[in-house]
Formats: sequence, structure tokens, C-alpha cells
Amino acid sequence: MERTLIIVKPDGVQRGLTGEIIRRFEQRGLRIVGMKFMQVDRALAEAHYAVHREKAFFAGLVEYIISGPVVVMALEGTNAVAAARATIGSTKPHESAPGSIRGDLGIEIGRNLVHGSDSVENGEKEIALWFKDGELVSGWTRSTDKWIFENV
Ligand code: D4T
Repeated sequence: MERTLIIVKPDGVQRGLTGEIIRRFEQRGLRIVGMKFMQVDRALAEAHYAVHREKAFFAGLVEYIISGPVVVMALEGTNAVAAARATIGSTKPHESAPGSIRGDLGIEIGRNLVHGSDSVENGEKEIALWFKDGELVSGWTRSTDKWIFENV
């Protein structure tokens, strides 16, 4: 099973879209293995976006993610990374397909509502960055799993 880190960013929380966004991942079939509501500090924000440190938009990106509380989730499933990215939509909300979170709910890149890991490797790294071991519920199953995953 792949794992991906999802963040409902401050605009999603402030706009009361937390439930709507979680619902879309849940209904897609992804299994929740971690979830918490938290205020991100600057050090964590900078570590999460370290790959963008040299970019002109880095400072604004950090200010945005620390501007209010977020909901952070670790989700798992077959093809979890690609499935979550498709559910989120493309980076620029105004180009995101209707039906995706950004395509339905957003319009600007600097207010793009949600983060999802962009590779399996980064999913593992980001989950380790955002969650302590004891905060994850690993190895639980749902009675519906066999209706979502073919080989369980
Ligand atoms: P995140 O990482 O937030 O899920 O977004 P994406 O995976 O879709 O996009 P990304 O990593 O390429 O960019 C990270 C973050 O930076 C913001 N951004 C990006 C920005 O404000 N201006 C820009 O020109 C770009 C490329 C939006 C998402």
C-alpha cells in the first residue's frame, strides 16, 4: 500500500471546507492512518517546502501555510499518491479540471486549498516529517476494504 500526506491548508480550514475535502478522499477509497488539527510553525513549514527554498514564491508559501491552523492526514491505498493528486487537481486551480478539489473550490495558486505528496518516496518522507510514530494507526482494516482494493 502506498501512503500520501494530505494537508487541508489554512484557506480550506477558514472557508469551512475541511469536511468537504476529507469527504472526497474518503469516498475515493483511501484509508485514514493519521489525522490531526494543528498550527504549523515556521521551522516545519520551511522543512516541508525546502525544495522550493530558492524560489521567489518561497516566503509567501511559508507565510500562507503558517497563517492559520491546518488539518494534516496520512492516507493509504493502492496508487494512493496518484489517486490523491488527481482528486486534488493541478497546481494552478484555474486550470484544474472541474470535479477536482482545486477545480471545484479554488481559483488562485497561492490559495490552492490542499497539499498532496507528489511521489511515493516523498509521501513516506513527508509523513515522517509531520507525524510521530505513535500518532499513526497502522495496520487497521475496514470491512469495506475488499470492495475497494481487489487484492486484500
Ligand atoms: P503543494 O506542494 O502545495 O501540494 O502544491 P503542488 O504540488 O501542486 O505544487 P508545487 O509543489 O509545484 O508547488 C508548491 C506550492 O507552491 C505554490 N506555488 C507554486 C506558487 O505559489 N507559485 C508558483 O509559481 C508555483 C510553481 C503552490 C504550491
